[in-house]
Amino acid sequence: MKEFENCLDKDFHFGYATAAVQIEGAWNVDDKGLSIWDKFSHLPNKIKDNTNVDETAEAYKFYKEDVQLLKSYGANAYRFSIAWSRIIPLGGRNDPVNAKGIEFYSNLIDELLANGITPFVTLFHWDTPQALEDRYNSFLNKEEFVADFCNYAKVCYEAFGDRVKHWITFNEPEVYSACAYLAGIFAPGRCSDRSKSSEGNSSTEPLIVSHNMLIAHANAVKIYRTEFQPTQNGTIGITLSGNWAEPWNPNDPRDVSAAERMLVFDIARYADPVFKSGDYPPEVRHQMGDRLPTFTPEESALVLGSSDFYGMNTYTAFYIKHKDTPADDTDTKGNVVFEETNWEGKPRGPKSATDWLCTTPWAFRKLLNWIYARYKYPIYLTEQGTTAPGETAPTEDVLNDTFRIHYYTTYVESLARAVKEDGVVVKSYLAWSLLDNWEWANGFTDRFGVTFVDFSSPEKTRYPKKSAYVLKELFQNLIKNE
Ligand code: PNW
Repeated sequence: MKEFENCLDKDFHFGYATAAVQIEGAWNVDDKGLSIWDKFSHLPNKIKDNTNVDETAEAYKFYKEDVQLLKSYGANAYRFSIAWSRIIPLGGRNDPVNAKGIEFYSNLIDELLANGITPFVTLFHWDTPQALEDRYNSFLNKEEFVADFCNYAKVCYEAFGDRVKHWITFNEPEVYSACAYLAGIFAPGRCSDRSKSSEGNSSTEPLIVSHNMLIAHANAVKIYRTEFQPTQNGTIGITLSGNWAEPWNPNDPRDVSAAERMLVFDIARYADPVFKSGDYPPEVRHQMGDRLPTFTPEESALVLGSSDFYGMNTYTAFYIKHKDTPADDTDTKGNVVFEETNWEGKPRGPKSATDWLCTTPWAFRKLLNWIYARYKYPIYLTEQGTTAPGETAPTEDVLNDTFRIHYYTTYVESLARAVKEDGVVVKSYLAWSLLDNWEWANGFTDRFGVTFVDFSSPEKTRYPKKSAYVLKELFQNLIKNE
């Protein structure tokens, strides 16, 4: 990638991302409270390989080893999430704060800083305290939830804000609300399908949850900006998911508008309120009608501009075809058909070990441009990565992960092109993930790490994969030295 040498500024952040539930283990250590995943992952038939989150990679125990891995991989940034139920075991604003939970993250932050690694901290990566689920259905109760989340956020700013300068409030409201409240496959597992859940409504709850999440986000940002930012000087924002939509047949205007509509439903439904208009896009309101909650004028003003940057997670792309039948009342993607191949039979890209994920570097550049053109905010890439077919044991072949190396090399080239040739402003590249981890409903079957983890060994032995060193070299060349 000679032609792109030094195309990224000296202050560019390169590193890795993780989430508490997926790597920490230690579910009941040091007075941690239960999260919804501690309960959900133990229910029958919810997790593909019948595993749970009791141990995972035990990063709670081995965090110092992980910081050394990060260092050896040339990372200058690390995004991790805080488990709310470690900080406030019962979650609520009148519940006690757990000093041992604070101590753990404080130690992790110090360890990172001592090794020259900048912490990026996510406050919520899908692990609501179970007590709040039991008390008032968490996200479904706006007043209670917003007040409790703000209290938790404030405790974190107070405890860590002297050292943490990059905050992310919520991770991927769309993936979370769709999986947890529409499909019912993530905790708390609510949906309309009574064979899966005795409670829930797939046509309304996902929209309410997303809405309340945006409002909780905006309130927590307001607290940071008024009470902490003036002295702590950090940045704060939200991370959104989004995959590219390519028209199934680019010569059919109906497919072209279907693809654009999918991006509006999947991305702009969250991003327009925050970065553009303070409200949902009109075409989303048109299709969803009264099922979609409304912002009061005060909420709208609070949400608009409530992120200092655009936090972007993206993995892949889909071919999108128009649909002739009316949208059903659980549709959140703009009433379109997702296709694996386009009209000429061309596949999306090489297939990973995860059904929705193919290698589509061509689409990454397009999506960066689409987002930057619409919002004009600096982009922090906070997740990107892949699984690879056949990764089951740390053999020489598996550790020489050519599939993942191809993914990262081609995506990073697309990033460099978007920055250098298209003028898109990107400030970080945080790959998903540092470690093989517990991939939610897929359990340990999907390995996203640049480090292989032997989950059967008591030490949860870590084996670096070659992609970690390839990424290190790529970014050494791309980031300016001075
Ligand atoms: C993200 N999709 O979830 C999450 O932030 C991570 O916790 C997770 O491990 C990672 O991506 C890999 O799945 C996503 O279907 C889940 O497009 C699904 C999709 C995207 C992101």
